[in-house]
Amino acid sequence: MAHSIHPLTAVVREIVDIFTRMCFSIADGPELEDSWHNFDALNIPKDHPARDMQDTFWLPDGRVMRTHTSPVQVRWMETHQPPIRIIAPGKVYRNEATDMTHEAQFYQVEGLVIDETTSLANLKGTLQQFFTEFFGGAVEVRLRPSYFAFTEPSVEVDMRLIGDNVPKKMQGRWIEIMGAGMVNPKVLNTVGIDSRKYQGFAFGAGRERLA
Ligand code: 2NM
Repeated sequence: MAHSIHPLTAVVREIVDIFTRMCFSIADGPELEDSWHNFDALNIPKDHPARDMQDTFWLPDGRVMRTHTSPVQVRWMETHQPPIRIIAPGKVYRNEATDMTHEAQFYQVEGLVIDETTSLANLKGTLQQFFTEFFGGAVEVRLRPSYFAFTEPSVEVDMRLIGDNVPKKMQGRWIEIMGAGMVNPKVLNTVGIDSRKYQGFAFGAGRERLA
């Protein structure tokens, strides 16, 4: 029987290929995490609703099924000094009522870049380059203000296809595609990176949304 690759697996492989060409390394880490790497190091408060039993799968010993791949970035920052340029694709878990658009287990791709002069403009340019390769044509990117505990400022990233080859139903349409921001200096200091010398951007996207 012919061997075939699941479409969502193919999407992750393509994302990995594109970021590899853009000189990113691929990072991974445990799916079963301690709450320090999943929450505390990311400046997520002790009383934040994301920590609730309704949102997070807690083990009796206080560990968690990771709710995002950000703890992979935290572990990388703990063990590497800048320049840092990684993506972390992987499985994540949320204790949610499942329906047509919500699963208790899904995939994310997060990215992290840290250097001495890294800026929000670099975030926008990097994502524009990625979307252009991934969607196979010119794109426009816009950033809107948002909030995440681990980034300051935080943004929602919208994109739209531009040029002559855009399908009619996509023409002019902005798509909300991911969240991002400049890594909160508190997070850098917590993992042992000097926030007076280094800055970074990070982004996070859902695999199915990108597909
Ligand atoms: C997102 C949005 C914004 C993010 C931040 C980090 C870390 F570890 F560097 F602080 N990793 N990922 C991040 C930032 C993720 O997902 C929507």
